[in-house]
Amino acid sequence: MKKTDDLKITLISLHGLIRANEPELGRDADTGGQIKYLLELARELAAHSHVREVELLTRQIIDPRVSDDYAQLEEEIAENARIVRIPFGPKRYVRKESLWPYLELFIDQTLQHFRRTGLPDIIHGHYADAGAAGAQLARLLHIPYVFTSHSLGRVKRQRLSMGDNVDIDKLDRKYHFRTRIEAEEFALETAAMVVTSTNQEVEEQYQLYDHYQPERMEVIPPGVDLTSFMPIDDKWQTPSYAEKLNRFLREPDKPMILAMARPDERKNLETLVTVYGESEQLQEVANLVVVMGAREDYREMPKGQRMVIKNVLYLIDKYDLYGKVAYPKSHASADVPELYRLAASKKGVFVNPALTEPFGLTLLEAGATGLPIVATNDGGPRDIIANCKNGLLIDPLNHSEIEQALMRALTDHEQWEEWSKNGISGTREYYSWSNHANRYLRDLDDILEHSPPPVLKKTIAKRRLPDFDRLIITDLDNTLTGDDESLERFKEMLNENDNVGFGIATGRRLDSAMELISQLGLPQPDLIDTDCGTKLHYGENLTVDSSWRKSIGYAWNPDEIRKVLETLPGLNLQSEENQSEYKISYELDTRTCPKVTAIKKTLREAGLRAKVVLSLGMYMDVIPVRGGSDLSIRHVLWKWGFSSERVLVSGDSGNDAGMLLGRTLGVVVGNHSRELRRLRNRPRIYFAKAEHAGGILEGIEYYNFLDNIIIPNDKNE
Ligand code: UDP
Ligand code: LCN
Repeated sequence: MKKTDDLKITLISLHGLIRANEPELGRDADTGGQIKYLLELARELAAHSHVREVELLTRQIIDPRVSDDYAQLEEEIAENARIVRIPFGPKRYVRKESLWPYLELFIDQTLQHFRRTGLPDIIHGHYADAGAAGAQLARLLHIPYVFTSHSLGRVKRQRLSMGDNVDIDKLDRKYHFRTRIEAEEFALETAAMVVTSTNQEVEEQYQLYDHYQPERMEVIPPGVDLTSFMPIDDKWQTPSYAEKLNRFLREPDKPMILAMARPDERKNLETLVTVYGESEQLQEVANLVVVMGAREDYREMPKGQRMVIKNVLYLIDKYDLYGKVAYPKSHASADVPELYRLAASKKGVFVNPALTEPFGLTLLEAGATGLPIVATNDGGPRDIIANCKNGLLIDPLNHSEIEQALMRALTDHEQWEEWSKNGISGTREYYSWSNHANRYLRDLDDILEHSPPPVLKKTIAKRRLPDFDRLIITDLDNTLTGDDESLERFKEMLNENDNVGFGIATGRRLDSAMELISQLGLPQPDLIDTDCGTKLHYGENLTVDSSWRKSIGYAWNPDEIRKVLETLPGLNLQSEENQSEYKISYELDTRTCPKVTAIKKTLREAGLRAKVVLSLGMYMDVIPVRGGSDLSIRHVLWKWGFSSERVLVSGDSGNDAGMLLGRTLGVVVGNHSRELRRLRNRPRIYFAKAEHAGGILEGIEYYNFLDNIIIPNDKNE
C-alpha cells in the first residue's frame, strides 16, 4: 500500500510551446490555457509537503522560428518541479494535428528517460495526444493513470459542424477527429481518475464517449494566480501597455470591450467583431480591443490562425471600424494582468464568445482583477458565473443577445460595481490552486492505496538478454515463411552472426509456433512472443516471463466476451487449436459481419475491456487490454534494458502493426496486407520491395543492421 507521501508525479503535455518563464500564450492555436494550467499545477503540487518531485514532460523543439528555450532538455519551473523535453518526431515546431504519427517514439524515449531517472508514482496525461501516450506508458508500467482532456474532440466536432454549409469530411481531415477521439477513448478507458474542470463536462461532454465512467470523474476546477491577477488599488497607475492600444483608438478614454483568445476558429472572434460592427450603440459607448496572441510576421503564421486574423481585419474594414477597434500585435505575459486592470479602470467588460468553452481561464483572470464578464453559455463560464455572479451568459450564435449583454455591462453602473466586486471575491473563494492541489492529492491517495506496486521495478532493468548486441524480431507466417530460397539465406545470416539475437512474434500458439520453427529448421529463438502478444518465453528452455504472466490477465473476461460476440452476425470462432488462454480468435464473414469499430463498441457497451486486432482482413483476435505485440515487445525491451535502436522488427499484417511502431527499426515485407498501408509515412518503418524473408533481408541491408546501424528514414536524427 502506497500513501501519497514522497510522491513523484509525471505530467505529460505534448503539443504547443511550453516554457517556465514568459510562456507565449495565444501565439497560435496550440498555446492556450492548457499550458498555463500545467505550469501552475506543477508549481502548486511541487510546493506540497507530500510531493517529492513533479516533472512535466513535453517535446523538445529545435527550430529557428521559435525560441531556443524549447530546445533545452530540462528547465526548472520551481523547487522540485521541472520541465523535461523529450526529443521525438521532427525537430521543428509542428501543429498538434501533425504529432499523431510520432507518439510511439515518445513512448520509447520516455521509457529510456524513466530508466535513467526512476519511475513515477502517477502519470497524468493532458489532452488527447498526451492522453493516449500517457495511457500506453501507464499500461505498460502498471502505474496508475490520470487524464484531463482540456477540450474534447467529439464536442468540438459537434460544435464546428453546426454552421451552414459545413463540409464535415473536410473538418475531419483538418482536425484528425477520428484519431483524436480514438485517443480520448483509450485514455478514458485507462484512467483511474479523470480530472475535469466542470460538472457540465462530466454530464454533457464526456458522456458522448463510449468509455464514460462518471464514477471515475472528479470535478476539480483550476485556479488563477491571485498574486498576479489582483484588482486595482490606490497605487495603481496606467500601464505603459496602454500606449499600444491608444495608437488604434480615436477616443481611448471610452470603456473597453476586451476579448483575449488564441486566434482559433472555436473562439468565435469574427462573430464578436460582426456584432460590434453592426451595433451603433456599442460603438457609441465603447471601444473594442481584440487581443489575439502575438504575431511577428503575419504571413508566417499557420493557415488556420492566419484565416482568423484575416477575417477580423476584413470585418474591421467592412464595417469601417477604424479608430474604434484595437488589435495589438504583441504583448508580454506581464502585460496580461495590466490589460484586465486597464479595462476595469475604464468600467469595461471582458467577453468570451467561444463556440464551446470547456473552462476558460481568461474568465477567472478577468474576474480576479474586477472586470465583469460576458461569456458563452457552456461548461466553464456556466460554473464560473454561477459561483461568482460576475456577469452574463450568452448564446455565441445569437448576435442580439451578445449585443444586449455587453450593453448591460457597459451601461448599468450599479450592476457593474456588483459584478466587479463579486468577481474579485468569488474567484478567491472558489478558484485557488491550493484548493485544487489539496483535492487532487486526496484523490491520488485513494487511487494509490488501491493500486498494486508497479510490476517492473527499475532493478530488473540491469539484466541483459545474453550474448548478443542486436536483435531481430519477426513474425512467422508469411513474413519469415512463404519463400524457401530467401528463408535459407535468412538462416545463413543468423548462423554467421552470433551477435544477432533472434526473436519470433506470432499470432500462433506456443506449441504450433514451436512445431513450425522446427519444421523450417530455424534455430531456437532467444525470445518467443506468441498468441498475439499475450505470452512471452525465452531461450532453450522456453522460460516463462513471469512478470508478464502476472499482469496479462488484467480485466480479462473471456467467457463474457464470447457470449457478447456470439450475438453478432458473421463472426465464426476459429478451430480450438487457434484459441488460447488470452486470445479468442474469429474468422469473419466479411459480407455480413459488422465493422471492427462497431464490434469494439459492442464490447465497450457491455462493460468489457479488451483489444480487438484484425489481420489479413478476415482474422480477428480479441486479447486482454495489456496484451498485443506493441506492449509485449516494449515490455521485453524495457525489462532487459535493450536499446530500441538495436532491434529490427518485421511483419506483414495487422497484428504486427503495434510492434512496428516506435523507435525500433521496422521492416514491412513486400507481401504485406492492407492493414499495414497506414504505416507508410511513419518514421522508422521501411517498406521492402522483396517479399517474405527476402523483405527482412532487404530491411537488414537498408539499416546496415549487421554492421554500424544507420537509420536513413529517421526524421529526427
Ligand atoms: N492568453 C494570453 N494572450 C493571448 C491569448 C490568451 O496570454 O493573446 C492567455 C490567457 O491569459 C489565458 C490563456 O492564454 O491564461 C487562455 O486560456 P483559456 O482557458 O481562456 O483558453 P484556451 O486557450 O485554453 O482555450
Ligand atoms: C483548454 C480550454 O479550451 C480552456 O477552456 C481551458 O480553460 C484550458 O484548456 C485549461 O484547462
